[in-house]
Amino acid sequence: MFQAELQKRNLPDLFLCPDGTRVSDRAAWETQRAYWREVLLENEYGQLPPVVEPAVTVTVNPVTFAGKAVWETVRFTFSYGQKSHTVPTQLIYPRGAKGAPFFVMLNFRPDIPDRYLPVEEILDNGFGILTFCYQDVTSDDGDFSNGLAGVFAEGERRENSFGKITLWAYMAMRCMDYLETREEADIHRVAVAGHSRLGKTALLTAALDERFAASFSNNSGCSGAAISRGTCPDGETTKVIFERFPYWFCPRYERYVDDPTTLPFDQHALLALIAPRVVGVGAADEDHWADNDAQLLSCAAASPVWELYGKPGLIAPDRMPAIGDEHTDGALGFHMRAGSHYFSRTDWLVYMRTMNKHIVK
Ligand code: GTR
Repeated sequence: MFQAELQKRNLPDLFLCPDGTRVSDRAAWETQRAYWREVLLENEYGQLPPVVEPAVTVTVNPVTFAGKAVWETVRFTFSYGQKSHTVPTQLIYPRGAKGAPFFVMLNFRPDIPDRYLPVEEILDNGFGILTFCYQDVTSDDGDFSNGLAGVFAEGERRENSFGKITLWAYMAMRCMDYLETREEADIHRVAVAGHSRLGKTALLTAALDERFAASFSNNSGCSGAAISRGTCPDGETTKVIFERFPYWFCPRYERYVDDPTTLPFDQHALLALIAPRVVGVGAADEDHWADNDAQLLSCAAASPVWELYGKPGLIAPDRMPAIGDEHTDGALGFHMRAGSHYFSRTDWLVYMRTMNKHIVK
């Protein structure tokens, strides 16, 4: 079924090189990988700002989580040219942790805990967390003068200038830089996670930064995990997402959005950039807007890249998703729970099980 559905959608061939040859081994894929990275940055998300080392201040918060954990507020101040901006983050880890696996979690709110972030349960499973509120990086609107958008503003936006998703991903990468300085974290076992627009961001983060061992993309849908060709009737299309949220993307995306068959990529390329590392694509049964079939098909289409590395990618029955699916035996995982569009505790449990199966062991 996957192959028949994918054939109808006629996605760009991940292995077809610009010079007409085909990728047949890992070395050739590394070159092709760099090609897809540029294609996505130039045409969809926009290029990253330069890496700036922020000044960091740390405040330890009062004892929380029944004394089981340490919670620090870590502020990153980015200075570039005449401008600077401070982003607060929250670092929480099991007391006494050394070399613990970690989640970098992009969230909608700064709250600890938060309805999308069951902090105590994550800690009890042995993970640390570094999280920030995305709007503390830059606002979720078309204003490119505030936060890191303002710090890195280049005057008039160009065709390939960063959209907001790229800036949120940039901050997640700086979180990884910081974790490299902390003995509480094992930098080889860090995952990035987010929901919806921040699930799109979690995929882009790991696609661009190979230090992340895993990416968990919850209900990310259009311009995230879901392929854009052949969106289901009640699913979000590239046209609609660009009409509502043009600032999430680079201006050049507009050229293609009315007709996704003109896109020089599809979203399976975003997943493929993360291979052979671990990916978890989370779907929710009632979340038709995120197009669950298109998210699973995207996994099926990207899976051969994992196989090139001699690792199983997607291991799933050859049918469309059903409630209760949890296909995490391969490194490219997919699950679908009951209910609507949100980051549930059930999703977290799947992602932690996936980490334990493939990374923590
Ligand atoms: C919706 C948008 C989706 C998704 C969602 C969210 O309005 O259409 O692509 O990103 O927002 O972030 O909650």
